[in-house]
Amino acid sequence: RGGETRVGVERMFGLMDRFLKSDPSSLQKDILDHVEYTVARSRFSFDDFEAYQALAHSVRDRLIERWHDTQLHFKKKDPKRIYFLSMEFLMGRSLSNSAINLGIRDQYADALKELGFEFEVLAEQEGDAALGNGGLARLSACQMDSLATMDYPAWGYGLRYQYGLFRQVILDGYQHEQPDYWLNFGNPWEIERVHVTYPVKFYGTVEDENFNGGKRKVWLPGETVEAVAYDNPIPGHGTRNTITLRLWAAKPSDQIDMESYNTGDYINAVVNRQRAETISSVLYPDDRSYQGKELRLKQQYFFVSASLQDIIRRFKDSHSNFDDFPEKVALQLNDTHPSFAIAEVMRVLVDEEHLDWNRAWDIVCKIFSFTTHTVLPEGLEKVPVDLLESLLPRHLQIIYDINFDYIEELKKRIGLDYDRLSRMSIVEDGAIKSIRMANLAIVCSHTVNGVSRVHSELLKTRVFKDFYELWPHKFDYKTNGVTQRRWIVVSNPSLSALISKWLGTEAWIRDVDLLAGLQEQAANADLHEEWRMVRKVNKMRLAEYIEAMSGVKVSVSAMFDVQIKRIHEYKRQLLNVLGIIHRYDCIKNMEKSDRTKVVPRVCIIGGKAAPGYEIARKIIKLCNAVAEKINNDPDVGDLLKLVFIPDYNVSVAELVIPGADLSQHISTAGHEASGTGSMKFLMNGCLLLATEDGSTVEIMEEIGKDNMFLFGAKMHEVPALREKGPTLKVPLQFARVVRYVM
Ligand code: GPQ
Repeated sequence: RGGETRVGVERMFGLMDRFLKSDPSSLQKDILDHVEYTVARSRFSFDDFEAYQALAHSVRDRLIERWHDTQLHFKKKDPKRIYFLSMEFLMGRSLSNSAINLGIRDQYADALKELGFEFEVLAEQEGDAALGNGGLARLSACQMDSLATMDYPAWGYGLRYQYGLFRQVILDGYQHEQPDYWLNFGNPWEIERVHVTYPVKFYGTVEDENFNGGKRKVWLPGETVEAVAYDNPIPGHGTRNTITLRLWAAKPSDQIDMESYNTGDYINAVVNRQRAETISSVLYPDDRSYQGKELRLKQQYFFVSASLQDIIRRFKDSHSNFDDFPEKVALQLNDTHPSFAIAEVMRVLVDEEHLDWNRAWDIVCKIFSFTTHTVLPEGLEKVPVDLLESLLPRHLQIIYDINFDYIEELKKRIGLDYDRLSRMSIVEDGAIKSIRMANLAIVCSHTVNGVSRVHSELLKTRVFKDFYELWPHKFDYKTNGVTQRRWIVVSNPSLSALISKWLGTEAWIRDVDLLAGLQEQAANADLHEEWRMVRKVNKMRLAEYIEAMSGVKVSVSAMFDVQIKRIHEYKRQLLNVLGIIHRYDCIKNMEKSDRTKVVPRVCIIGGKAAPGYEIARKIIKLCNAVAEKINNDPDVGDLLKLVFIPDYNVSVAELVIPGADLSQHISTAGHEASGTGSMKFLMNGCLLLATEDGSTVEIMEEIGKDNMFLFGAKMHEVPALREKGPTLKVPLQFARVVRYVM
């Protein structure tokens, strides 16, 4: 470097206070500066939302400091990096979580108080980032928090949808969907990286080209779309490690499509280019139903291609060839949604980096691992070959080539068992020829992860039996977890304080196993009393919310019985409602004197139905119809209430879970791959009513059968029951309602 530059650097360091300060008056100054210069409001006149924006920017500044240091640190160390590829992340709100993980939430609260604001009130101003559907997407968010906290050099990659999961509005008992344009008021938690962009290509043809005396394939794409990076810093707790969730947005490419310009229709050419943005515009609201839509495929390839260009660019920054690629790069596929990554890595290595096919294949087999989240074979993604051929012609060839080599190898291993060969093939022949994405992922991954022990057993014995017999070493599981930072510290601060007080340490916030230390105090009456008080206050908060949202007044001395999750037949919200009908019927038919023995109960149900899932929509209507009947019966009064909480999302969960006494996880055994809601309730001291399914089986072993309410058929009993058909009798007065709604 020349002398001039060095002087410049020294001058810069001289001007820079190494880190932003976090004493009350520095924080106050920061917030007010952001009110004036970022939000552009007078520091003497701003409302709660503007105060939230300024506060968020002040926290963001501190995040950015750590984030820069983290990137620098890992760039220097060049460790093996974990790349977590997921179509969905359900992050919810960021303010409290970030301030807590940075360790400065209380300082902010004090600083704000003097300015006349309350931290919690401002936190309520933030909307949810709902870039996902349900459990799978929230798991991704919890994982990012844990990776950051545990000091991993990890990156999350996904899509920056302009419209997140729809907002649910209930009108006349029916679900209506409203678009969630969550970026309307800006998003302080992301950093737009206008210089981190990559071209992503679609369509076109594949031609043969002469190369080194032989032939090679060249893809001549027909459309180019630009991917722009938006970085979301994810801070760990009790560490400076702050990792990146990089989400891609689609923008029209600068590369001019000469054809459209030649037509002379300038306006149309510009309008057509603008269409590129639709790729990242909206999240598909279906939880596990695959419709073979072109836009969905475009989304999948778009985020995979941009992410891989980014990952390979980072690798090449410090490596001159691909020898060390498997030692430096681990790619985790979150379900099959990102599995085009496999064909894309092959394409880049062979077509662009000119590695020979076998060497590229060897690398691919070492870098991918695959997590599957489903139990049902019909839930597995299939991509119609016709669609793929037009959208990604070169990738289709590569998948065919992978399949050819693999089937040849397979024949050597298992012989000419054509049934089995056709079941195991990546390509499915039939009326609609298609690519089985799960088979592609299994063949090319070194590890196939289940999400609970039972799930893993089902994968080995049913869903992927053929593959397990061939490659038993590939099959593994990691039972899902949830982060206690979000689900206790952020959502239940009073319980968090109580736990720290009784454990005499806050170390459990980083190491959840330490919660077991509370067992020593299990019989302590003072602890019980304090815990009850915490629950009571949380129930009061929830009761206020229920009244505001549904107009129903509920008694906080009643038992709050909660089932919140996506609406699915297998999750059996219908069974819950039928149970409530039965309870109502029993109360009505009881002698008045016996009613004193009934434990008053508020049943709370919440969740969204995929817009095209008719039965799920009707379950919502049924729930509201039954609620209408019960809640307006003065004869039953506080003995029984039913509330459907609209627009269930991460923030609603944070409010409901700490106030629940009993929670329901009653999927038909053998259907819930894991389930994570139960863990959130459990860590808040809520009782579980559950079937032996997914992770419940392990929870049962951990806490003991006596500490939960288990019921229902076991997995092995389900097939016979199905055979027998329904035996349930619905009370007459409700039979009409059920029939009418369903
Ligand atoms: N899960 Cl296949 C989803 O939320 N969406 C999906 O499309 C699929 C699975 C859930 C699954 O139902 C739960 O049992 C798991 O706990 C969760 O993924 C995370 O693994």
